[in-house]
Amino acid sequence: MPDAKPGTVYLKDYRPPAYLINRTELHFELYEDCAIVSSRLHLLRDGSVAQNASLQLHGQELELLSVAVDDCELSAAEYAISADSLLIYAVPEQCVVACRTRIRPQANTSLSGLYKSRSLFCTQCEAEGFRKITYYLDRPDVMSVFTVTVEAQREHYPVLLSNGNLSEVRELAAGRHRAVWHDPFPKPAYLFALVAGDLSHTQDSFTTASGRQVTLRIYVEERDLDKCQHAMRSLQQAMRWDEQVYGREYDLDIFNIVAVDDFNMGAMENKSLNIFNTSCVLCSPEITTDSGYQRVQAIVAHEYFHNWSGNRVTCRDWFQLSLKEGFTVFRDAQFSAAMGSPTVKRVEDATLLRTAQFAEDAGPLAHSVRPESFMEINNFYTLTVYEKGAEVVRMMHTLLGAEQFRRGSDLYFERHDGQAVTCEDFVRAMEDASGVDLHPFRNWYAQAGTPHLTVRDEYDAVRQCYTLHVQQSCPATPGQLEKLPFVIPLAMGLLGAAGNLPLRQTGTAGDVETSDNTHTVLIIDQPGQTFVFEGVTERPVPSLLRGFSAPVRLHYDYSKSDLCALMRRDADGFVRWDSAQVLAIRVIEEVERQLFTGAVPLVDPLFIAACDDLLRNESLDPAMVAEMLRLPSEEYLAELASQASGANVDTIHKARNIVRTALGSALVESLLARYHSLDSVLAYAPDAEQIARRSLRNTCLSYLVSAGPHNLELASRQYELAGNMTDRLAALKEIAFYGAGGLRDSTLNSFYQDWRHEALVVNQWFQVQAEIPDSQGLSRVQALLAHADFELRNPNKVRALVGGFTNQNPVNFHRVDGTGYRFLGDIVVALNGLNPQIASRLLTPLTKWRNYTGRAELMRAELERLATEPALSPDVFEVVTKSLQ
Ligand code: 0A1
Ligand code: ZN
Repeated sequence: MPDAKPGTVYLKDYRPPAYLINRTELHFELYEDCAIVSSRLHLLRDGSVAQNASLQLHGQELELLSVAVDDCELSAAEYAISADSLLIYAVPEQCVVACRTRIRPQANTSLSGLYKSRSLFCTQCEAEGFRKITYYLDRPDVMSVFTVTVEAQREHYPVLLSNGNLSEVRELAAGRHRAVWHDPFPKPAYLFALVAGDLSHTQDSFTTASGRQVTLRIYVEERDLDKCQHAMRSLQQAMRWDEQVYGREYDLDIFNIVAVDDFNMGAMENKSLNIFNTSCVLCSPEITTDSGYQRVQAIVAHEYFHNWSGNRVTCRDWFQLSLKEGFTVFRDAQFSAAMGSPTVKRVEDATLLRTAQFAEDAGPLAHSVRPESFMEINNFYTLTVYEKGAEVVRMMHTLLGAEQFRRGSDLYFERHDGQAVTCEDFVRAMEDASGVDLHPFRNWYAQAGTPHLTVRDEYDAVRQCYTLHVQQSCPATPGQLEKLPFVIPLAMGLLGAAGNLPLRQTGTAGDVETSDNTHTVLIIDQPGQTFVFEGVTERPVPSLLRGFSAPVRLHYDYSKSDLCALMRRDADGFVRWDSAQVLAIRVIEEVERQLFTGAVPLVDPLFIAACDDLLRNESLDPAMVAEMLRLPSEEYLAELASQASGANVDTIHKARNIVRTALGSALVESLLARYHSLDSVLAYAPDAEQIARRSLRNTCLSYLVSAGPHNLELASRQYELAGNMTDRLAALKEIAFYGAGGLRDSTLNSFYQDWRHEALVVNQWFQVQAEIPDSQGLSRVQALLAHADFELRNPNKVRALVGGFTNQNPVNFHRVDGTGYRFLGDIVVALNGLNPQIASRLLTPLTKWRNYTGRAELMRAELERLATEPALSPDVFEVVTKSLQ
């Protein structure tokens, strides 16, 4: 453990709340300069917990106007206020505490609590934003039934929303009006929501399996009404899917989604009033790419699924965040797989995990899926908690099988409905329902770091016997030097000359049953294990970690021809893709070495031939071909290099480009043929088949452009003729990256002129420019900071321009003069006061300073400069200080 710092919260210190709040009545008066919040909290002391009669409520940035207990106003001597609490010295066992506070939503730039997004009042309370609205027990294990009254000027705020059902509307004097909402389901304060503004809505309905008629509404600005269809359809699909796959029905008569421009994350699952970042709800073919459509579908589903995994059953404390997030990400991944191509979805998830989560797990901020401590909980909405957490749930699904897993989830929901529980409760429900002992499996929740699986094999031709030796280990992480073994499901098969071989394993007890005899799941739960297969008539190539069955780093010494064999013929789509990746990585690393020694770079013709085969094979899913042809990102290559001798961004960039160009030049014919054959005259639809075709076609375009500037002509034509944003943006990107100055500027300009009225498109325009890897990269981004459409207060714009630059433009971010780091540092300083959550998230690339050969000192120096900044927010302070440790 690092030294205890003031402000560090520990899981081991968890105590149940001394008071419950059975009912919460809130009254909001919204004005142009402030809001007045009146609360009535119906409290009950828990005698088994409470030590004394004092009551401490959370509260931040509140102006207390009055406080009363059982309608008797307290004198100043009866309570004390600090920067983050209100302490009432004595309250009866059962009482009503009433507070009146004044808050300033208009000045709230942190986008946490009640704030204004343009003309709209809206809230974001997870994790601890409710305490910026009124004094409260702002912790997830205090669940209360809320009744909320909202009052505002009718003219500017005709729509007044909160959680649950609308129980009263009334006109008031002076052009004001009021709405009263009542949510019958007890909930923690982090699920509270309020919206007031001039919004339009689209409406549809859903009939649940048991016949309940649910009204579905999506509230947006009037100009965006035509962009809600896809989100509405996604919501209906998600509702049906959750009934069919998890037996979960919706439980109220209304479900609202509201889109807001200024939002720190993607969306929020407030009970029956989901609030969404506009970027995660609005879609139209003209402004949204295919991946944008898929993102909207996934996030709408994710927030909806939280109604059970998060709201009906919630977290006891924030250390248990993965209880709701890991499970819900797993559920939304299952849903997306069912709605589109399961293998492509798996490839995307594994790529994210291996590129970014593995890096998090190997860096100074590594933490377990259920962390032990934090300074600022907002820093723990991480890839580890979300994505690795989902992998942990997926592994349980693999170990138990779909049927037992469903029994486990049924038991979990039934046993804990209306409760605030822990990850342990989830695992126990799975165990109790299935009878499978998951005891050692629990290490996945407690131990940080990515396990390594090292596999060796032997083949005995005489005895027809094939042996796999598997070893696991896990590197030390901050505060955890020694690790216990993990339980790792290793899905595998064996590939022979004519296809996958039947598996006959010696002593198979304990393994997971699999449906066919060429596929099995080995359980790795010891530091070293040996598995023997009999009746193996030829030396096989092992097909390992099928479907990415565990979040581990796999090491097996494949030859290039092994990889080609797996790529072409293995039964598992994920392994086919992964083999192509490993082969591409090998080839790029060879070129890196050649660059280093001054040799003439040579791209292995074997690799080029394998790619040509892929391109020419029309029987394969074009989406998978596109994935298999996509070279590993520079970020992933850097992550891999950091595991060995350190990453040299410039060499990685050069080597990857050499391989890209070599592929493009060698395969011009196949690429052109495929590019043209994938052209389509169909009206745009975001369905799997069309998405697959566009994906491969745009991959072909990109390789063609890399083969020679003359092919930019193709990109220009595609740009002009594109009938949808996917094709237009793909072409724009090629022109922006590789076009000569004149063409680039004129195309970027005309794109801006065409789309300047659509904020979400302007963000894409910012992002494309942020990623241009030429020598002007940094100055271009600096100039764009001054663009009339850029706003530091809008997280989407910051993510597009600043995040696009620091995450997707490594050669410029890692400029050898350190100006890329200084640029980020300056933005973080500016945002630290405005929006600490965004400031702290932007810092992530700097936290990886140890990985970069020749840059580490410069990166560290920038972090050290930040450490000396006055008035650092807890968010930034935690990331900076932990990164430097
Ligand atoms: N629970 C939401 C994500 C979310 C988390 C934190 C927020 O503010 C700090 C906002 C949203 C989800 O998983 O979708
Ligand atoms: Zn979530």
